[in-house]
Amino acid sequence: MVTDQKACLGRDFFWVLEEAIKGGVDLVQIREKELFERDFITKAQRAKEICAKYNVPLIVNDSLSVAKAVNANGVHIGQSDSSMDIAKELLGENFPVGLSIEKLHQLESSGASKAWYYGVSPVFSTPTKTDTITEWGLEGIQSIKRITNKPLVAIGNIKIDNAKQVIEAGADCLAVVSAICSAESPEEAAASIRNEIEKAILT
Ligand code: TZP
Ligand code: MG
Repeated sequence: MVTDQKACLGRDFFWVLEEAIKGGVDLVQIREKELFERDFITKAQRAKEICAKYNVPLIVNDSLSVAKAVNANGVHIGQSDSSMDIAKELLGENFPVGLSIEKLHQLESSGASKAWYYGVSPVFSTPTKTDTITEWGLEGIQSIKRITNKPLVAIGNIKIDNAKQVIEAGADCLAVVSAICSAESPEEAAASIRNEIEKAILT
């Protein structure tokens, strides 16, 4: 899952996070757009403690300094964030860095080959993030899959109804925001999505 404070609909952020993990979320990216660095670090530290309790890795979105401060398990960068080279310089050559791919040619950029995984962004357009370019669709996942062997993390309007199709199209991981964070029961929502993933893998 990818966190979003607003998508938690006024409920306690850490409650939503822990419920989601109890439901089966096995990788968390903390994404904060409105916090000062110091507050982001404090929040990420607590999120990391909750994740660690369940052996779930925590990836920090965008901020190399926050990723470093909390000794995160990875950092995720978008096309308009820091470059791969700066990330590697600050965090070390072996630090896991994920990269969002919004257009096919970005797979050929100098930093792309150093990414641990690619974020296919967005698979479907979404009200959660409106400044996006391509809507990859299921065909987009298939075309990226043909070009690279790196793990593909699909993001953008992924929910119970389409989770199975997205995995069948070639995604290795689903990054879900509102379908979990805004669900009445984040635990049940995560469990249902996980169930769809398992169905896709088994059939
Ligand atoms: N990057 C591409 S789409 C997106 C991000 C952060 C938001 C996805 O949110 P949701 O609610 O799962 O559609
Ligand atoms: Mg970004």
